[in-house]
Amino acid sequence: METTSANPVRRALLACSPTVGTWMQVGHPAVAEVLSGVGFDWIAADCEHTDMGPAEFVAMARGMHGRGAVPLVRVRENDTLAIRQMLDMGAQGVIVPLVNTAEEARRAVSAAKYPPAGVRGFAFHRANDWGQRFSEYAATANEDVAVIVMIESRQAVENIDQILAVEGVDGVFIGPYDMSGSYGMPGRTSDPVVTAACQTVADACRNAGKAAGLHIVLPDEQAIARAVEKGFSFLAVGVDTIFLEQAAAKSLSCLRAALSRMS
Ligand code: 3PY
Ligand code: MG
Repeated sequence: METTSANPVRRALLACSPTVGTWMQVGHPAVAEVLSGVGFDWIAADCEHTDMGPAEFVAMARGMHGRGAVPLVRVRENDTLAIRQMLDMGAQGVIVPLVNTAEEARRAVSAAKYPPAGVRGFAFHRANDWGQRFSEYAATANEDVAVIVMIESRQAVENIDQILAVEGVDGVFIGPYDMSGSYGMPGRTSDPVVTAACQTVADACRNAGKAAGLHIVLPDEQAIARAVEKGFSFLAVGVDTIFLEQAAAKSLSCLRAALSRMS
């Protein structure tokens, strides 16, 4: 799809070309500084499963400033004000959890778009430099803001073609843990039932010409290779807390092993 979007993540979504992001659950700007320094294309603040809210997101976005990563938010829920507030605070895209039907997808898109395409309210806010760029932002926001809906239930998989057909859905993003829970096997994200559901979503995206996304929550080499082979292009690897835990556990076990060899 042709676009004049200034948002590189939205341009990549519309072209189904790969971007790699990560996930922040610790609402401290130092984490954003470190992760954006690593070179991710985008970083999403997780406001669904954490205590992160607008203030923590703004601190995070300021930490990322100038380092090239695009700030996204996984909003608390598919709610007009939750979406509006994060866009007003400067998110360049929203990832909307638990979207199960085309109607819910339309609601998410509508919340993210200014009239006449949607119901986003106009105001002075951080995203338009507190009104200093009001006209410019109002004219370009609908093209620049990315809307990604999360597919994380059996119902959403059953409705995937209708969800993908909703105008303004730039791509979908699978939450493997909710997906596994919805199939009655919470946490068993590699079970063939769950991976088949994920493949159904990836295939439907390919047919519809829309970007397929996946959160590789535990990013080992095999999981990363599998995601790329299956055709996912909007890829999140890890979570800040998991990076911390994995690196800490690895260093600790390495040091304990060295000490035990000395004794
Ligand atoms: C899930 O696995 O359900 C997620 O939402 C991951 O981001
Ligand atoms: Mg989820």
